[in-house]
Parts: sequence; C-alpha cells; structure tokens
Amino acid sequence: MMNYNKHLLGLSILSMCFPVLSEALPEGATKIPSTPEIPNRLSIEYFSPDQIFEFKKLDHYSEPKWLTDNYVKTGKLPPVEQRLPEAPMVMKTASMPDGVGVYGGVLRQVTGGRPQGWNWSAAHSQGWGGINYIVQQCLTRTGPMYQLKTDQLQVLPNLAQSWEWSKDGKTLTMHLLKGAKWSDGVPFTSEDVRFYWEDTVLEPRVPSFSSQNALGDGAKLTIIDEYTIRWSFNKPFQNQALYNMAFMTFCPGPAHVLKPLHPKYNNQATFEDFSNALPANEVPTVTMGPWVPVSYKEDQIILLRRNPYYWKVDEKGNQLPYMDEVRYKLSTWESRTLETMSGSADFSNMENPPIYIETLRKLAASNSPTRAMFGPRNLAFQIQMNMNPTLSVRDDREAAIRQLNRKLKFRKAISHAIDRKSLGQALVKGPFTAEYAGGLHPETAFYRQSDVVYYPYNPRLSKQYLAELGLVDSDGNGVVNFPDDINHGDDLEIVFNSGNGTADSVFNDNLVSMMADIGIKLIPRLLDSVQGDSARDAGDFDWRLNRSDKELIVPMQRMEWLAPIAQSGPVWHRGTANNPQVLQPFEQKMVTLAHEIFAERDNKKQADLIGELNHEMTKNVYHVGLVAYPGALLVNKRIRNVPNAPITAYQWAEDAVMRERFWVPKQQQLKGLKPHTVPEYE
Ligand code: BQZ
Repeated sequence: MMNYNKHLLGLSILSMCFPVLSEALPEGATKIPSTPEIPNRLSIEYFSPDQIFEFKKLDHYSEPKWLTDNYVKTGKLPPVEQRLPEAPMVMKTASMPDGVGVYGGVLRQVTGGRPQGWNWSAAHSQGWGGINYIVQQCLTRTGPMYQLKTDQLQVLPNLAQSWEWSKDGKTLTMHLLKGAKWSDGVPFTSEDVRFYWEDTVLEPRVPSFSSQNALGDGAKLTIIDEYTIRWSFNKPFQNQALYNMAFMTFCPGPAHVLKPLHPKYNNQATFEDFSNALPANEVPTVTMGPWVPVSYKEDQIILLRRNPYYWKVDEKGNQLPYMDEVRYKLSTWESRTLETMSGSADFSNMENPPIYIETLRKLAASNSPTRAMFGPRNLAFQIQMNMNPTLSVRDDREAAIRQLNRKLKFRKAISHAIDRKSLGQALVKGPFTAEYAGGLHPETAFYRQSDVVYYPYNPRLSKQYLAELGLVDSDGNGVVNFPDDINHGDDLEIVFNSGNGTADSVFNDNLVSMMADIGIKLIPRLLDSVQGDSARDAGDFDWRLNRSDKELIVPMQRMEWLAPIAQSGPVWHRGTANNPQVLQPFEQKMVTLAHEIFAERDNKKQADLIGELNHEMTKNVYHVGLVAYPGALLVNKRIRNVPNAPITAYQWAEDAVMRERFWVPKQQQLKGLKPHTVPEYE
C-alpha cells in the first residue's frame, strides 16, 4: 500500500504505476520537467491516533502553583478538576519528542498580518501567523495528521470527540466534548454549533469562512441534545465534511457572547454591527484555545496568557498548555524569519525565497540559536485571473479584461510568455525553485507528473495567440490594442495585485518585462496583507499574484480551489448573489469530478480521479502556475517538544506541531509581560 503521508511530504518516489493519459497533448504543450530532490530533507516520525491523544478521565489533575495560589485559593476560579471536561483530551507522552514538560515561559512569535477582530464567525482574521489557530478551535483537527501512519489516516477529533456515519452514508452523528468550557467558564455546547451554522454560515447577511455546500452536498444540521448533533447530506459519504469541520471552516464562536450582538436575538442590532462586533482592542476575548488574547496594541503586539479552562492535559494530569504566555509582535513576514534566525523570536515558517541564502548562512554558524527543518517543494506561486464577468467590475476596461481571462487561448498565451527558469533564479539562486504548471503542488501526495499539461516559455506562440484573439499593436506604441469595438480599442493594460514583500517585487519586476515582451502592459498594485486579502475576497482584481499552500496539497479540504463547487471559490472565480459565477463547460466538468472524488471510498480510485481533475486544471490553465519551492520550519532551540514538521501539509506548521505541548526548561524560560495572571472577565 502506498504510504499516503510519506507522499504527502514528498519523501519517497511513487512506486505504483499510474495509467498514462493517452490523449495527445494540446498544441505547444509539453510534459512538466522533473526536478532533483532537495538534499537533507526532514524525516517524520509516524504514530497511530491514540499515541497522539485520547479522551480520558484521570484520577488527579494539576496546574501551575501560582494559578492555585492566586486564583483558586482566593476564590476567583474553581479548582482545576471542575474547570476541565468530564474526560479531557489527554496528550500522550508516546508522541512527545521530549516528554512531559514543566510549566512557565514565553513563546515569542511574529506576524506580518494584522487582526481584523475576534469575530471569526463573521470572517474576521486574527492576524494569521498562528494566532487564528490559537483562538479558533474547531470540531475536528487536521494539522497533526501529517504524523499519522498511512493505514490509520483519519481526520482527528477536537471539540467533536467522536462521530459515526449511518449505514447509507447520508447522516453523520457527532458527539461533542462533554463539560468543556469557554475561557470565561461558560459551557461549550451544541448551541454554539447551532448558532455558528444557522446564524452565521447560512445567514447570507453575515460574511463567513464557510458555506453550506462546501461542507457537503446539501448539508443540514439537527441538534439532538446538548452534546449530540446530526448532519444529513443529499449524497452519501461526504468525506470532505470532516476535513471542513477543521480550521478554518468550522470553528464556532462563543454563542453566549455573540447572540446578544446578532439582529435575530437583539432587535437593536444590525447585521453590519454584528460583522464588526468584537474589534481587536476588545480584550480579553472568549475562546476555547490554549491561550487568550489579553492585550492588543496596534502595529505593536498581541499578548496572550494561558486559558485556565483549557480542556487538555498530559498523561500526568497537568493541565495544558505548559507555556504561560505567547507574544505576537506585529511586524512583517520577512522579519518573522530574520528575527527567528537571530534568536529574538522563536518560530517562523521560512517561506520567502529571497532571504533563503542569508538565512542558510546564519544557520550554518555553530552558535545559531535556531533549528531548521527543510521540507519538500510544497509551496507555489501563481497568477490568478479573475473570471467572474461582473463582480467588482467598475468600467469597460475591467469588463473587457474579465472576458479575456475567460478565454483559454488568452490564458495559454500568458503561460507561454513566462520564462519560469529565469523567474525561479531571480527569486533565489540555486536548486530551490522548480517550473510549475499550476494545479497541485509537486512533491505532494496526489501529484502525478503524468497528469500535468504544461504550456512552457514560447513567446512566439504567445504573440500568435494574442493576434488570433484580435489583440494587435494598432497604434505602434509597443502595447497591443483591444479590437476597435472593445474597450475603445485602447492599449491592453492589466492591473496586477500583489503583496509588498521582496518576493512580490521580484515577481513584479520580472512579470512586467515578460508581459512587455508580448505587448501587454502590466501595472503592479502593491497591497499590504489586510488590503490584499480584502481585495481578493471582494473579487476586486484583474489578476493577482498568489502564494498557495495547503489548499493545493490536500484537495479534500479546499476543493473550491480546484473546482467551483460553491459560490465561495475559487478565489479567481468567486460569485455572489448579485454577481454569480458563470461557469464554462470545463468548469462544469471539474465540478462533476469533484463530487465523484468526495463520494469515492476506494483510495486508489480516488487518487485517479484527483489526477484527472489536476489534468483538467492544468490543461485549461485554470490559473497560471509560476514556480514551486520548498519552505523550512525554524524554531528556537530552547523550545522542547517540537516534532519534525513541514511548514505546510494539512494545515500550517503552527497547527501541525501542537504548540500546547511546547515547553522550556526552567533555566531557559523568559519572563512574561504579565506574569502570574490569567484573563479576567468583568
Ligand atoms: C502561516 C499562516 C498561518 C492566508 C496566511 C497569510 C494570509 C492569507 C495565509 C504562513 C500566513 C503565513 O499565511 O504566511 O506562514 O503562518 O499565516 O495562518 O498569507 O494573508 O490570507 O491564506 O494562510
């Protein structure tokens, strides 16, 4: 049997023979070249799910001594055994790299994002970089799945501690963790789940990270009792449901806090008020996570302290987390890596190729404070060309661009205009980058070279295609013109949304000149992280530069990136009630394939269907692949219980490594900014 997870991490060469597609390649297309493996890649230790955690009542529980002294003895908090669920989640010693830990210390993190607020039920981000992963706890968990043995691969429980499918596969009954409490002591129950689903996901006036069909075809929820819920679907075995109940699509917010702010329960409130509720400066916020944001200073810091109601313990009964404080410096993504290299921060996904050489040099020093784990080429960049004919369209030019983006010949012309080898070397010299045709990332589980159709560098063919589309330089200024009856025959100018980091500027410089070579004027529009995300979510772009990660590694969990199964995606063909998606025949075909993939229970057949989907995606240049590249996880050597992990697989490393188990030996612990305190609510 193939080791699914090994392949996910790109650690071995596929030994099975897959059917080679017999269909002839389209004009100009080739097979994608293979690339040499990255040397010294990380090795992963594999476990069964019950070696990672189990739900179990223990005889005895404990907590940091200061917590008992300052809060329990003074009557501010009930004793620890009353704060924990009936049977808490027990994190097992077997899978801890350094075993049971000691309490105390500070984890110093950095993010390039900024918190929009704490109302994630209304699609607020808390600033990425792993803060979202702390405050949003979900029914299931996928991050640590990268460590599961192949034959025991399953979506992991979290706030839903177990579930079962009915015989006909059309209903899924889930049991919630009994007696778990929010950080303010209020019980977590099925009412939190119901409110999240009915009043935020299904409520069209509330923006949401999720949608009904993304969860499973025709998903409906019934509340059985306080701790039991039941899903029913139109189609059997909607396996993607369990993936989509993990981060970031099924993490209920606190109903007791949110209901009074929601118009259905409060006739003074509006939907706009609700969406803007819980701004970033309203702390402490209420969460099920291991740490709770207790202070926020704009563009400076988010400080988090341990949650005294957290529902996990180790095998000795010590309530988790071990570390008392987490600090998030609000800075840039690049400084996250540079600070972690120099030892002033503890954790970074190294993902910005232009700084790789410098960080490698620093890592080589014998006194480097940082441990680095190199992964496979599981990150990639692509150009997303907006295919919704009307969404956020303001003028004739934008409307004309959308029509062009919808033409396969145009997308092929763009793909043939890109010299990916030069682009890769401009990003970082050496063996890191690989030519990428779009679709699933190379060196990951479901990727098969034989599925991919590649339209490589061939500017002559690009120009021919543009001419065939009627795009010729009629005024002799070097830029092709629209035909006279479209957009006033103006020059073909395309606005290109990107971020403002160094990788973005490398892409901008190179793509501007590659497009100029075929007569297209590319105009970069530099946006910060928050602006970029909101332009993306509003469908407000001609083209945008995108850095993809987990969504193009494990298709089951973000199928809308591969096929438009719901209005919510893909990002480049999003639809709304007023500006719906207008699907083309190849997109319809991809939607059909996606539904076959969901329902297929045989692993091998499912892998073949995914291969077929990837074939359609690349053959139709659904997005324009640029380069694929590896990342590395950097962690300060002071931190214990850090397993080897790729920076992204099922989720980002921040979820995969289980920070609630991190600990630091006493003599190496840093002093907290708010020592010996837990969040206090009015
Ligand atoms: C990792 C991640 C954790 C989002 C974000 C950010 C947003 C996107 C994407 C990554 C950041 C880090 O990625 O780059 O290394 O820490 O946060 O959530 O790029 O702007 O919207 O999809 O995951």
